[in-house]
Amino acid sequence: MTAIPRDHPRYRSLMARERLVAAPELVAQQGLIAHGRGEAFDYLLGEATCPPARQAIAAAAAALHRAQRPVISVNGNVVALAAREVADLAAAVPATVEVNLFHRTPARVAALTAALAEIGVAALGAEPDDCVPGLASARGLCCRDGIGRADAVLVPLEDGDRAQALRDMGKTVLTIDLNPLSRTAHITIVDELVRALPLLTIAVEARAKVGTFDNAANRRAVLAFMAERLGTLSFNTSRP
Ligand code: PTJ
Repeated sequence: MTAIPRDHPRYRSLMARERLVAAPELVAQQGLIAHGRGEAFDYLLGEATCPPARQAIAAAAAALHRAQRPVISVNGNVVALAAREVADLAAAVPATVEVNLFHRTPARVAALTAALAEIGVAALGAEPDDCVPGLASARGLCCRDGIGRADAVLVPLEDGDRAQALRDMGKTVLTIDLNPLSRTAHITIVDELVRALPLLTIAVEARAKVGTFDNAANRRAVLAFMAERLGTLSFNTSRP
């Protein structure tokens, strides 16, 4: 890993890149591209959790709390960046963790379940015995005791097809995705994964009651937040 000086203004961002690049056994090469897309959106958000994301986090916590069989679905990026945060959330809910990959290989599934086992999480996913109807990709492979029977599934880094297929199965779908244009989930937390997961764990532990939540309105509020921020920046940027 490249040594990143702690006082570098972009230390956290650069360290996230280093963690992904340093774990090719966990992270698909395509995951690096997906991360770059996330970084671009995060830049527009000011790399901070915006107020609408906090509302979505509260609603997601309530949904996880209400669920009878909640599952956290993880992929390569999620484990490489936030295995510990996933473990904390899974313990707080409590929820089952399942490895579910788009670029699925037995070696990656084994490496991801081993990485989670090292921090005490017995993740499902290595021996799929069920499928998500209508999903042709490898993400359709799942475990009956995990995603198969789940009533609520948290899918960080949303894949629209999968979110829709899970909805079609009658499950409540929650996502954490920096792309505010993703719109398939019931609750979309538009925030960076490593920032959002601890806030979600705190909200789950607080067991706060939440009123009705309108996901479309929330995403509009995120877009308005970004637009206002860009407007302010364009006004403040000195012109030559
Ligand atoms: O590990 P695999 O094989 O399951 O593959 C994982 C990837 C990420 C390659 C796969 O799921 C994929 O192609 O994802 P997409 O469709 O590119 O979507 C990734 C989304 O996650 C994009 O909308 C990004 O903006 C968003 N994103 C990337 N990094 C983060 C993020 N959202 C929150 N936190 C991040 N750190």
